Amino acid sequence: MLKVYGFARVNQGARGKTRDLRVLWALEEMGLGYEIVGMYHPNHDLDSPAFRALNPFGQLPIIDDEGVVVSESGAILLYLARKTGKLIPLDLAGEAQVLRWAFTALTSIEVPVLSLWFVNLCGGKGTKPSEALHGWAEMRLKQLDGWLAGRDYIATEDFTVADILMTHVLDAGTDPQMLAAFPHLLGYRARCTERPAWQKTLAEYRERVEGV
Ligand SMILES: N[C@@H](CCC(=O)N[C@@H](CS)C(=O)NCC(=O)O)C(=O)O
Repeated sequence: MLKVYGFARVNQGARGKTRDLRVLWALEEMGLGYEIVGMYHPNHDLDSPAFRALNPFGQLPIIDDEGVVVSESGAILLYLARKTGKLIPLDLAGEAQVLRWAFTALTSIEVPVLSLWFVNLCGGKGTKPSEALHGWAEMRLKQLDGWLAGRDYIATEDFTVADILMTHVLDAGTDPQMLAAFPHLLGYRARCTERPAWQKTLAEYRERVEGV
């Protein structure tokens, strides 16, 4: 059976933000069975030689699908979409739109918002680098807001794995105060997070990881 390596416990501040949720959400949408291999970060489970042999970066999520080991949340979602034929169009042109917007979520959007979060976390708030990152992130969010005007989903007319990646980047990785200025982003995020598969995934995750 497909194994998903995910967090066994997550501290309060990070709950809902960990990237294993992207994989669990996709699996729920696809109706694919799996088992969770729970990893406990404080126990250094991610540092063990056995885990590092699967992912040299010692990070989650990864999957092991009967010996096919895939790390990187974006790569995992695209693999699962190709495997099931779900949450991705089957034609080349449609697939290209999903690839395009999956990469956009993980590069053009996640890089500036995550860098801003990290610099501020490290005490950089109010500094020039922080202000520059804020401007970069805000510019990308504004451009994305424009793209989403009149669209339900990011890549195609239907919900795809690119929406899971983009929604999680916006929902978990982006300063809520920055999002408040962008009505199309807020509507899009609400449309995606209201999906029953996400609600179920989040509820089950919370029940599992709230042990700290
Ligand atoms: N680019 C990777 C990032 C993975 C990542 O940052 N994972 C975090 C949890 S969300 C992690 O495992 N952190 C533990 C660590 O780095 O020690 C992906 O999208 O899968």
